[in-house]
Amino acid sequence: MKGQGHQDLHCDVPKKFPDDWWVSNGLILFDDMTPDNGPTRVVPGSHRWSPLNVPHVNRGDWEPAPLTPEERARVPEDLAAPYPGEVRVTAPAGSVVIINSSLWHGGTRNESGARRRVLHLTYTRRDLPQQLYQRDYLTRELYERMSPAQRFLLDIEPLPENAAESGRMPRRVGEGWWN
Ligand SMILES: O=C(O)CCC(=O)C(=O)O
Repeated sequence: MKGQGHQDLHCDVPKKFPDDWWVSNGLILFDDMTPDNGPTRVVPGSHRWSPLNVPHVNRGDWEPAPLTPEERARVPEDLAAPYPGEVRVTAPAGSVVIINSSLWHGGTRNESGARRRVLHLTYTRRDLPQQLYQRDYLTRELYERMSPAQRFLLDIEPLPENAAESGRMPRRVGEGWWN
């Protein structure tokens, strides 16, 4: 919406050691992403820095290691402010933008009010729980239409014996994205 959409700079996932990559984000653009309709901003190279723990995104879910003075110096006072070297991603409708979720990034304010529809997907490392638990949204009919490769990709194999003909499948209990 016009005037909306600005986010604090953040990353989406913790990191427990250097090169501990959890998630890739895929942004599928349904509209052109332009300089004035709230493009996503990214800080190139920041995926190699300490994770930027922002309260509403990931602080509280995970206790980060204390920052070194060098790491602390990188964290801005004002997470909403432009960050030195940040890039606003622009691309035509139909593009897919793929980022490492450890990259410092955020939405920006839509100045023009032009539509900027984005499907924002997470692709999670296979040993980690899914953010959107696919079995909660899968029907037997959909499962049967999918190829073995698609079932593997979405981690919905095997079909539980008590899966409904339609509607939701049973959920694995007690799994959060972070633990
Ligand atoms: O939509 C965007 O530009 C970024 C969204 C985002 O980073 C988020 O919701 O965590």
